[in-house]
Amino acid sequence: MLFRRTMIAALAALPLLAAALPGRAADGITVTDAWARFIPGARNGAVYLTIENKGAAPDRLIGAEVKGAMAEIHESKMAADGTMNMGPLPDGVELPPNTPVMLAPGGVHMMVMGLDPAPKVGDRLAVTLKLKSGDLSIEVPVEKR
Ligand SMILES: [Cu+2]
Repeated sequence: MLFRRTMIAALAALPLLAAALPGRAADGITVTDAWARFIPGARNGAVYLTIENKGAAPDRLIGAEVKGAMAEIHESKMAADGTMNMGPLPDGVELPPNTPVMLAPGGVHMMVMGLDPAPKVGDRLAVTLKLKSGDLSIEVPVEKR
């Protein structure tokens, strides 16, 4: 009986422990195929990646930090007149469990602004993804695609 009670107490304490670890995203958030595109000489570019929440609880990509630059989560949209517009997504991107979410050219992307000097193909950007559950740091190579 005592053992069982201890188990229940330990389980009840788990969410508190997770909440007490500051700054770290939930386990089960995976990032694949991360890359950045900058036109040669440009200080503004975009980061693309696929992010999947393999945990049980919904999460959210709220924003991002890029060392030496400003970063925002943006969405590109086709306007009625056929031109492409883009702007920030103030609420970020929902990450439902077990649903890969792609940041890809022509859609949602991470806008990176003001890198100095302009990055070159082969450089790696230090990116921190700001999630509702915490932070996730990744390295993103600048590629020519
Ligand atoms: Cu943008």
